Amino acid sequence: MAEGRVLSLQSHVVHGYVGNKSATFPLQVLGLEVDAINSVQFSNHTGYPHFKGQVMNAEQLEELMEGLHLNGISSGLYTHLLTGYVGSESFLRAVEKTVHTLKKNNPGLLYVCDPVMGDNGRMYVPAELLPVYRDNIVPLADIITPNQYEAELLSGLIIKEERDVAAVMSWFHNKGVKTVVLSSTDLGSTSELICIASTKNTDGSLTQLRIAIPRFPVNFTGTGDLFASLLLGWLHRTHDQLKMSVENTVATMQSVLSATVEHALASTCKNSGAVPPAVGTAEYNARLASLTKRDLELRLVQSLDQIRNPKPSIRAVIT
Ligand code: PLP
Ligand code: PXL
Repeated sequence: MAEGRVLSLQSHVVHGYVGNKSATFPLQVLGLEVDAINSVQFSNHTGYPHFKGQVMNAEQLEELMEGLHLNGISSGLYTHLLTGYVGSESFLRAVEKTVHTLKKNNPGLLYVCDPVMGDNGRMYVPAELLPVYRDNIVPLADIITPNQYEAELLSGLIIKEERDVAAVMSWFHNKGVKTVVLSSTDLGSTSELICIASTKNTDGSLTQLRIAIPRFPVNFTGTGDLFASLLLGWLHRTHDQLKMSVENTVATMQSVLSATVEHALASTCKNSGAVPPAVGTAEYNARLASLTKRDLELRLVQSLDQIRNPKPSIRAVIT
């Protein structure tokens, strides 16, 4: 396998796991080199009651890219560009320039775009980013990993039922995107999320697959960032085998999220001297409901074995 080297352009947080903090470790464990540029440097993710820090501007990104260029580092070295959370329109326009430069230097470079804009009907980046993603960034992406809300914002189409997905996939493919993975949709029962992927084959036909993922009764942050990095890592390692890559990605995600909930419950019980309650009891549900964003930081480092050797028990179905 040719060595993969990813330029990963995402957030840095001092404490916790979103953005580059969520993506770098899994990519490295899967054997890829990672060069990270931080789009912001915050104390913690923005879901906490407080956050402090700096937002990088377009000139600062261009300066870093120039430094790489002067040393010949951006010419053909990168096999992948991965982008995630971007906090300003000017920065996103500089990202667009970066994609053009990297693709010019290496026409084979794969651009994996996670168009991070929001979730559950709420945008958490400025609204001006949407038209830039839609009109300038999406057409440059080889692989895109929006959640349902982001796919709806970009395509202007609503996904109410599974048969609505084909039109959304076509919207992305018609913009030139080869592989579209809706990392999570609400199309399943209340206890599951449905991930749907579509890829354009060399003969122009489409392969679509679907995987039902057990939902956790809490909201995590950084899951989308982890998903995109694992998917990139596995697509590289399996030479683009989408089904196996999605299954391995979901298997690792389930392990990380289970470990996160287990650890959060165990530590709150330990702190209050309580015995951990049995799953499904009223006390268990009350404890879950009281967990904070801080309690729910991903147990990433502790999941090394499950990143390296996922054991998929849930299979994707070709539809
Ligand atoms: N939550 C769970 C349990 C998942 O398995 C996934 C993706 O597989 C996600 C969240 C990612 O969703 P989003 O992109 O909305 O963060
Ligand atoms: O996971 C998305 C994300 C990335 N970066 C920062 C965030 C969030 C979500 O809240 O706050 C800084």
